[in-house]
Amino acid sequence: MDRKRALITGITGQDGAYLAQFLLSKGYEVHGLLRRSASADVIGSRLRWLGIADSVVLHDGNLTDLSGLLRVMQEVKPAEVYNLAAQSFVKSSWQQPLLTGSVTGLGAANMLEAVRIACPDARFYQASSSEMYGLIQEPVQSETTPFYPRSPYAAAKLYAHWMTVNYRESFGLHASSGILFNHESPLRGIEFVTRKITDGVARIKLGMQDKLALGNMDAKRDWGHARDYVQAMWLMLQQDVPEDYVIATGRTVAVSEFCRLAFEHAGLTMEDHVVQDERYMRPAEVDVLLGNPEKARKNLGWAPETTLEMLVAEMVEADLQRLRHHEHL
Ligand code: NAP
Ligand code: G4F
Repeated sequence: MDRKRALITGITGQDGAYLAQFLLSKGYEVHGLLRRSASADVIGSRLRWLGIADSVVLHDGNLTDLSGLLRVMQEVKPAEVYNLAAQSFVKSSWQQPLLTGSVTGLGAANMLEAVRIACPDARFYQASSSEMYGLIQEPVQSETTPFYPRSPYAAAKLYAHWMTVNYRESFGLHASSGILFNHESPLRGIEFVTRKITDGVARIKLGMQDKLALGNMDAKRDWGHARDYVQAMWLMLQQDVPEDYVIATGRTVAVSEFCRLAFEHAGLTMEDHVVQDERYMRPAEVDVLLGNPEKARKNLGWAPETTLEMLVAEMVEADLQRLRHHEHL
């Protein structure tokens, strides 16, 4: 029997790599979109870290190029499409607002068009974000909470989110959005605060640096593990009826608390090493995010398996190991 085929955009990112690993374990033939880079050594480093680089099929393409997306869609003919590609770093979105709009916003519309034209029976997942809640309108955010985006990134994601709803309602696509709250892992990009902290802690522990400079330590996030969250993406596409789901842990902590846990895991004291640096502050902040994953629990049978303490420990240990072995990610 033919293996079920999935196409993942953003396969070289954190979630794409974990999702590819998960789908391979389910017996899927996994295809991914790869944007051309002159730095060949960084391409696929996460897929290599998970040991699956040779198990996936990569296709040259870019979210901003609809003609290329149509070609890939026609070649692969996927049963499931996961649109994870984006300019995903919120802070950069103020420096590159139009690029962020093109990739994170219009890029999703390009994907929806490619599916509608070339593969209308494929099931489609859009990577929506809790960042869309921004200046929160309810203390705990669910699928019915109004959005209030606070960054060019969030505004672009909101456009992509509503386009997904629109294509579902207008063209009958099996299109679902996962409104995912922050999720981290050893594969998290080094510029995001959790990985910056665990990498910093590991460097301090190994005597490679002494200080860690951070921005707003009072911001609170609902942090989960990417490995748990990609399973929710898949579950959404297994439902008869496409819908939107909040994926979160239901617990929120401040950046300072994440930091304290990471330093403590390494036997260090945060106050001895952390300094505040204005350069890491944002023009507008999302002060607190806290999700209610009840709908996902009820309809998908999904619940997070990794606690914050387990996540912090795994990330610090991975960074210690990488630095000891002179590996980079
Ligand atoms: P990530 O690690 O930053 O990965 C982003 C991926 O998008 C990379 O594979 C990147 O390729 C690719 N990409 C960027 N621009 C592209 C373009 N123009 N054409 C094709 N590919 C492009 O992000 P992530 O943490 O895995 O997140 C996955 C998705 O979920 C993103 O859409 C993100 O916005 C969203 N999201 C993430 C979180 C979270 O907490 N992680 C929460 C909610 C939503 P390169 O490797 O070449 O850079
Ligand atoms: O780790 P962050 O950069 O993640 P942020 O902005 O919450 O966005 C992430 O989660 C979103 C889901 O809600 C995704 F959609 C998005 O793609 C991305 O994955 O920052 C978290 C918090 C912020 O409040 C920031 O101001 O940490 C604060 N922070 C404090 N010091 C810092 C730093 N953030 C970074 N990146 N670097 C710092 O030094």
